[in-house]
Amino acid sequence: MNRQVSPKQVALALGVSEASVKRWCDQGLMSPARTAGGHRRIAIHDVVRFARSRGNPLMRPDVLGLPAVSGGGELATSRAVDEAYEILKDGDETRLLRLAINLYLGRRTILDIVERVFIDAWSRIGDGWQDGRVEIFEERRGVEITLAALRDLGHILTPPEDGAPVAVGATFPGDPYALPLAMGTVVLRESGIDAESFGAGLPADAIAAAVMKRRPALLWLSISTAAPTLKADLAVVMKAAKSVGAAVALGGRAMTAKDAPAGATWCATLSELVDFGRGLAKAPEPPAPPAVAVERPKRREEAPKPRNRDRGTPPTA
Ligand code: B12
Repeated sequence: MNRQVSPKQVALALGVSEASVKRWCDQGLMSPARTAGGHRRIAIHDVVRFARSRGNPLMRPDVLGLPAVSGGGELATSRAVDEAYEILKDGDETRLLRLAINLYLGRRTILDIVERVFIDAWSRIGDGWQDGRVEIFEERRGVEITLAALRDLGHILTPPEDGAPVAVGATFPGDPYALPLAMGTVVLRESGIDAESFGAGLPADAIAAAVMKRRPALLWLSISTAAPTLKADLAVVMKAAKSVGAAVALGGRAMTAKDAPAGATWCATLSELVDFGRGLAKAPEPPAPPAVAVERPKRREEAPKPRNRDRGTPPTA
């Protein structure tokens, strides 16, 4: 999404005059596009970036299509976790996004919000499920609203620059855990990496095909459930990654450093993933890799007879 608004709308959102907004545009503090008629149009993420960098509150976030914020960006981490836990249990998507935007405008990074607030709140949900304080439906609904809030947060981030390194993420079949993927995607994007997730439960040959097509600088795999086929699946994707010169990062609760195959980097946390991605972004372009034959999944018309492709595990196991 690259939604744009007029200087008048920006002025309303920030509670300043339209003339100030136009002046900031002319000073290069905002980067408007121009309509065919020559009018300025400012991307939402540019307005949020500007407000955040100046510590300006958003007086009318609704004008930008964002939920009402309440200040409180300086909320202590422990209170933010308490609040996130309650919101997840209540299933209130708007409040979750509002909490995250508040914290973000209070100059927290998305990485910090995800790692220190969302993940801890989720850990509490897990404990609550275990001891019966959280119903299964509450947990599932919480997943849905977290995925939606993370997607919306992604929209207020400055998009990666042209030519930014591409990172792709997925989980293998039998691994329904979509939250680490969505969280990883948004924190990598925040660090300027053009990250995308192919979702949970993707067969290894489908991941390999995606790697061949997207030619990412980084393939990251979240392994929260170790299927018996893990070693073989990893071998398939490692081969594809090697053939396009992609680095491979592995992480997740079902993986340890010693399980990582040679050539892959194991990261314990999303911070480590971001650091690893940043390192790749700075590295000089690798020389074009030699062509290596990689087994690709047969296209439907190449198959001797129609078959059901394994489309992976649906996200709810
Ligand atoms: C949501 C959830 C589910 C959802 C997932 C839905 C979805 N679409 O994502 C569903 C309902 C499917 C589910 C199912 C089950 N779950 Co569950 N689940 C959770 C919960 C509450 C949150 C998990 C989560 O995504 N957290 C957010 C992620 C980001 O955090 P994380 O997993 O801790 O990851 C950290 C690192 O590993 C790292 N990381 C993760 N991936 C990657 C990847 C890379 C590349 C890198 C660098 C880092 C990295 O990032 C995080 C830290 O920075 C946890 C509780 C908890 N403590 O987390 C339980 C939990 C994991 N589940 C648990 C259980 C028991 C189950 C079930 C067996 C329940 C059942 N009887 O059916 C099934 C198993 C399903 C399966 N096939 O494996 C237990 C596991 C206990 C154990 N010791 O193994 C937990 C801990 C709950 C508990 N307290 O008992 N679950």
